[in-house]
Amino acid sequence: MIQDRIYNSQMECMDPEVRRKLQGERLRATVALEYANVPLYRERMDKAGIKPEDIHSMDDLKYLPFTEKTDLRDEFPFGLLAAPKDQIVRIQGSSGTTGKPIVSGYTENDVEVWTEMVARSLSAAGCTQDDIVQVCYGYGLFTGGLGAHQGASRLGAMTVPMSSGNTQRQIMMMRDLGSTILCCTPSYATYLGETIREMGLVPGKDIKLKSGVFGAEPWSEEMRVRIEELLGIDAIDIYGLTEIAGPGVAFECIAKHGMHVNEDHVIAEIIDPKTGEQLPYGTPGELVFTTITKTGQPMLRYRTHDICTLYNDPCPCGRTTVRMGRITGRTDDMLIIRGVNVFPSQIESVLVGINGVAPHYMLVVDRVNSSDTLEVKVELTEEMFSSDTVSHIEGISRQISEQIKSVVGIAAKVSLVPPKSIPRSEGKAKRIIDNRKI
Ligand code: DLL
Repeated sequence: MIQDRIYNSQMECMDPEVRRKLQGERLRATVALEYANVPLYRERMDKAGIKPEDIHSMDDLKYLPFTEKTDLRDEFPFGLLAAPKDQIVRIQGSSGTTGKPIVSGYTENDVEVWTEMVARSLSAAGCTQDDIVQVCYGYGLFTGGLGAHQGASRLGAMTVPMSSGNTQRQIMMMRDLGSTILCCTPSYATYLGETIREMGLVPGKDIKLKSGVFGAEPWSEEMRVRIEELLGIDAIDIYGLTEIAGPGVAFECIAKHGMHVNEDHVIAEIIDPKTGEQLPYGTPGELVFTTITKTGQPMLRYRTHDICTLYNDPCPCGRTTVRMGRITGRTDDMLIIRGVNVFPSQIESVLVGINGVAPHYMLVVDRVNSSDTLEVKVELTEEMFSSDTVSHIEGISRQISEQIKSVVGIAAKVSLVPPKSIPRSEGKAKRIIDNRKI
C-alpha cells in the first residue's frame, strides 16, 4: 500500500473553526479585489445592493452573486482579470459553449497556489522525490499536463512530460524509466492497462507503477477496481477545473473516501441548482467554488454545473477539510469525451455554417476499447439528398469532421443521414445518446 504523506499539515489538518475564520478573512479580501477591479462583479454587487464592507465572514457568502461559464465567454479574454495584464504570467483554457475556449489568467501567485494544491494531491498518492511521475495528461491550454507537472516537480520527483497519446511509446518509457506514478484520465489508464496486459508485460515486474492520480472526467468505483487490477496500483481521484485552478482543487487520500477540498484556497458550496439556495453537507446538489487566494482571475461563487455531495465527517487520514463525493452528473448538457469538454452547441455552430445539411443532428457517444467515441449524425437537406453527387457528399462529411476537430478539439465520425430520419421531439430536442457505462 502507498504511504499518504500530508504535504502541508498546518493547513490540511487545521481546526475547522479556525479555517472557517481564515476563509472569511480571505473571502473579504477577494471580494474587495473583485469589486475594485472587475466591472462585472461591481455591477452585479451594486445591483444586489451589496458592498464589500457587507461581507464580514463565511456566513455572508450566500449574499454574493454567482458566476457562470457564460460570463467567462462574454468577458473573453481579459474582462474578468482583477490584476493588471502585465502581472499575468500564464493563460490556461478549456472549451466553452461556443467555438471559443474560455480562458483564465494566472499571476505568479496563482501558479504558486495551484502548484501547492497539486503537490498536496500527489503527496497524498505517495509521491516523494524518489518517484518517477509519468504525466500523460495533455500539455497545452488544458490544465492537466502542466498542472500535474508543476506539482510533481515541487515534490522533487523525476517528472516525465509525455503528454497524451502514443500508447506504445508511453508504455516503452514507463517500462524503461521505471515510472512509479501515472497521471492521466481514468479511461486512458484503463486503456494503458489493457494494452500493457495484451503486450504480455507484467505489472510489478516489467511495470513499476505504485499509484495513479486520475481525473478530468467522471469515473466509478467499478472503474477504480478495474484500473487497480490491470495496473497493480492504488488509483486515486483528483478533481479540478480551469476556471478555479486546474487539477488539485480537491483530491483523494489513501482512504479513497471522497476528495479533500483545498479549503484554505477555495470555498466549496453545494446549492440547489433551481433555487440557488445553499444545501447542507450530505445533500447532493450543484457544486459551487469561490477562490480566496487567487489574484489574476479570482472567481466568486462559480457554478461548476457538476453534481455531487460534500461531507464533513472526520477522515482517518487526519485531514480536516470537507470532502466531495464523486461527480454523479451535470446540470447542463456538457459532455466529457476523452477528457475534453464538449457542448452540443459547439457542434451545432459548426453544422449551421455548412451547406447541404439541415440543423437536425444527434450525438452518439460510446466507449470502445476503453476509449470514448463520438459519432455525429446529421441530416442532409432534401436537395443534397436528391442530387446523387457522392463526391460532394463525401466532401461535406470531411468538412464537418475537420471543423469539429478544429472547434471542439476531438475527432468525430460524421454520418450523413437522409432528411427527416432523426426523430423529432415535441419538447426539448434530445440530441445526445450516451451509451458509456462509467
Ligand atoms: O479537467 C482539470 C483536471 C485535469 C482535473 C486533470 C483533473 C485532472 P477542465 O477541462 O476545465 O479541467 O474540466 C473541468 O471536468 O467541471 C468536471 O465536470 C470534470 N472533472 C474534472 N475532474 C473530475 C473528476 C480539468 N475527478 C470539468 N471526476 C469539471 C469527475 C471531473 N469529473
